[in-house]
Amino acid sequence: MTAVQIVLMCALFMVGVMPSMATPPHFEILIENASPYFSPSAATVTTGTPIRWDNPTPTEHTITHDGCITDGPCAFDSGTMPPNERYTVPSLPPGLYPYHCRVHPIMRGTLTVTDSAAPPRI
Ligand SMILES: [Cu+2]
Repeated sequence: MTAVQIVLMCALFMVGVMPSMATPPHFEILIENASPYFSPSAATVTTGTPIRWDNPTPTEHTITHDGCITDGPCAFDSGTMPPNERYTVPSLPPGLYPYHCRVHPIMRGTLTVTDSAAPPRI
C-alpha cells in the first residue's frame, strides 16, 4: 500500500466519522400540513437530548409550550418559524410538555422527557 493510498483511506475514514461528531444527536420532529401535524405528535426523549422541530411546510408555525399561554412556567416558545426554518431546544428537565402552534391552535403535540435512558433488559 502506498502512502497516498493510506492518506486517502484516513481521509475517507474521517469523512465517515466527523459528521456524527460535529452534530450532536438530536430528536427530530417534523411539522406537517395535515393531522396530526407533528411527526411524531407524541415523542419521548431522554433529558439532555436536543429536540429539533423542522418546518418543511409552506406556512409559518410556532412551537409553544402550553405553559407559555396558561399559568406557566413557559419551558419553550419558538416564536414564528418561517418555512424551512428549524427550532432546537437544547435540553429539557424530565417532565411532560404539551405544546401547540400559536398560529394554528389545532396543532398539538406532546413531548415526554424521561430521566435517563431505559434500563437495560436483563
Ligand atoms: Cu401552525
